[in-house]
Amino acid sequence: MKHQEFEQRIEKYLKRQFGITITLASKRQVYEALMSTVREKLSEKKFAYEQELKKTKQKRAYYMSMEFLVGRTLRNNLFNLGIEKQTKEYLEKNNFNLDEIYDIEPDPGLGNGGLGRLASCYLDALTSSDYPVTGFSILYEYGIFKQVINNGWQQEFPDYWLDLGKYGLVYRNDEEIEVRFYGHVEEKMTEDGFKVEHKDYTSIQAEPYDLLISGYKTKTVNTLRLWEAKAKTGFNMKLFERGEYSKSSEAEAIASSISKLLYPADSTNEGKELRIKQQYFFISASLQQLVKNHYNEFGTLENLSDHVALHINDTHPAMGVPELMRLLLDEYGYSWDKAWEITTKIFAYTNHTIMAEALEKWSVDLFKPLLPRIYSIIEEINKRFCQLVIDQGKHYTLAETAIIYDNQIRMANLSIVGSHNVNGVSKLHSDILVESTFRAFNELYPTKFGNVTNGIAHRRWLGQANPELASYLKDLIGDDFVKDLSKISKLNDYKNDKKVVAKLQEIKKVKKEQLATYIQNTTGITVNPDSIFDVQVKRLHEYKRQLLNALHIVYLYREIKYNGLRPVPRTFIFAAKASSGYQMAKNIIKFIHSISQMIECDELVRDYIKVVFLPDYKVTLAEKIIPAADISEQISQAGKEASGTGNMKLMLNGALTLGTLDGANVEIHEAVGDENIFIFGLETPEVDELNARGYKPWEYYNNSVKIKETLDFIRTMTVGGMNFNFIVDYLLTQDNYMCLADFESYIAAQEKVAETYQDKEKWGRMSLVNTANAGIFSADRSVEEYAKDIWNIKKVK
Ligand code: 26Q
Repeated sequence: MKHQEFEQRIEKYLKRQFGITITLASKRQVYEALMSTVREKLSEKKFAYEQELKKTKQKRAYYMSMEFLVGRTLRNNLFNLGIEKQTKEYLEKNNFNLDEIYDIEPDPGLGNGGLGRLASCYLDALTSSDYPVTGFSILYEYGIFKQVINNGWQQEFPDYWLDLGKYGLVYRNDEEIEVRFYGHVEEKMTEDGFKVEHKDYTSIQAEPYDLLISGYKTKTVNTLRLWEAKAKTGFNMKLFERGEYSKSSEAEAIASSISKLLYPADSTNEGKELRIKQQYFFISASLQQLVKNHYNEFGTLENLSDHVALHINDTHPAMGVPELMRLLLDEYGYSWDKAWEITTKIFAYTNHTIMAEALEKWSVDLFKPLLPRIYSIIEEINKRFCQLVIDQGKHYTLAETAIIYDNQIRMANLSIVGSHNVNGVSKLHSDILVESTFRAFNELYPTKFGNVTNGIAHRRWLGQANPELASYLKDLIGDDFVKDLSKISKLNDYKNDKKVVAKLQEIKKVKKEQLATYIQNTTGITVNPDSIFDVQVKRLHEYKRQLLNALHIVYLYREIKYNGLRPVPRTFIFAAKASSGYQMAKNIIKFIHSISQMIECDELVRDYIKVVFLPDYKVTLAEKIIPAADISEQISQAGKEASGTGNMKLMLNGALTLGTLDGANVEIHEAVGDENIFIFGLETPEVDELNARGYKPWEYYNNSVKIKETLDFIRTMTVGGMNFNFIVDYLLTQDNYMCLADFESYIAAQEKVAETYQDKEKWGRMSLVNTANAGIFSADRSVEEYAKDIWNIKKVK
């Protein structure tokens, strides 16, 4: 589309919708016109792409995920359509600032953290690489809560995003679907054989809203389909007349709750009934629609696996396995064996967590009444699977591998049995899966397990979040890294070029100044852009060890105040949401704020260190913080962080990793070499050994002066009338992630960071090497592996 035509469409929209010209329009009206015009443009492109797909009849992948953290869409779409620059100029001519228009768009919080953002990075990358893929999820009315900090404590507020967010969505009322809950199952022999009937069920209507996903400079447009739950028949008049008042509005009550909100937890197996409903709701709607479309096109489901690959993003969509079985068995009359063959060829499963306590389990008592037919299918899958284990002479593995055990349904086991491929998200994580978490399954199915190391949408995380750096790199090494990030390695040729290193540092400074302004405006804290920006941004979790970071800050405070230390100035930047019911996580947020306050009150210390906690971490905030970081804190206990993806975004933007050998840090270490990263702490086997021996935090306390002095000092702290004995008690009695075991080694690594920073040129070179070697962490590389090795899909241009 010529840009002139785009401008005409915007003006036409303003005229039609508001009877106004662009010179008189408000920012809000211009926002709506831009969003709607882009959506219209993408719809047209999608139509053309669909035509092409119909012709070629090629296999497509469907990415099922309870979460997609899409981030703002407008800038992404203008960037991908290649019209950002012209749009900016056009708006400027009319006295609008495009950045201010971008700021109107809500950042849809349809996810918790890494897993949700990964899903969106993959949709973006797949689309830019011309793979035909659809995402399926839920249209949560309220995304993850808005975090407000009040006196250091986290408070949660509802995040209603649709008001301004709806302009990006296309409502497809032609593709509504019914989903059934409760009731009972009747089995009978008929002339046509064995039949199963689901009776007295409650119907919920699934209404589809599509978010169109643009690719970078390509004709491909894919879809993220978000289902909204509505009562099918509304109020049931018959039941009402019979006096069954509460039952009469049951469907309405269920429906309105299902797509109401995202569970604000990022690792829990708490078996809440509403969550099962959400899972089944979106899975059933998605699969019914997909199977129906396939049948309409081909008149059979025999060849379903030649045309469809279904991906389950963690176990949350695992009910897809029994649901597809149900459709094949009950609705289309396939035999069990045939249906099972089709199903297991279609599904693949990615695991995102190693911690046993985080694996999803559902109580049979909760599950069975809600989804009676799905339950009976899971029972049959389990029966046949257990038989297979016994036939292989491996009775001993049953307790580990059975799908139903101890009156619980184990969704990871169901996912593994029902999929032809299972993968972890980094080399280390995938190794741990086959060596420990799923060891027994790996013995049963040695060819099922693999690895795909995570990746990030570099066009968003470099191209859009850091246009200053992207534009300089284009001038220096050419622009082919935008399409193919491996080309960024050309930057390595300049690592000894002082001018280039200095220029990169200038850009870093610009990003730090921008962030400093934001920090000033949101927290009132003045920070020094020449200080080290030391960043830890991610969900708040004990295993991620924000507390270890905080301990180091307290250690520095003491050293400055009482031991004459005059360190290189540092700004410690945190951002993190805690799950609403996770008290320890909330306590850590309070502790960080209290340290910040204590420092701000100290005339001496505050000249050297500052602590900033930026509230309401989300994609949009990440885009501001990450380009400004000098240090990327990736300090989880080894063996606990499946991969991490923030680590990749920070590396790409030239931050140096300070981390344990955990998740993808291991691969970052490989990529940059020992001399361009700060590694510390126990490694996974050492953590395992220590656990086996028994971790005794008191021993660390008694044997280390630094630990002792730091913890004793925390006992003396009072900030705003509060004391922090509970932090010390926690570290000495409850800390499963062994902060004290890594404390000394962390402090030493931090000292090395400070020392290195003083050699500006060396630091600059290290930073350059990090950016230059981030190519393998592009999501383009990851999705290529999924497409080729797991889904077997081809590009359609
Ligand atoms: C489960 C049951 C009930 C309620 C919530 C949940 C739930 C929700 C979200 C459990 C887990 C999650 C999210 C997990 C997650 O984000 N994992 C991260 O995935 C990233 C992408 O692979 C990795 O990089 C991170 O290491 C991993 O922690």
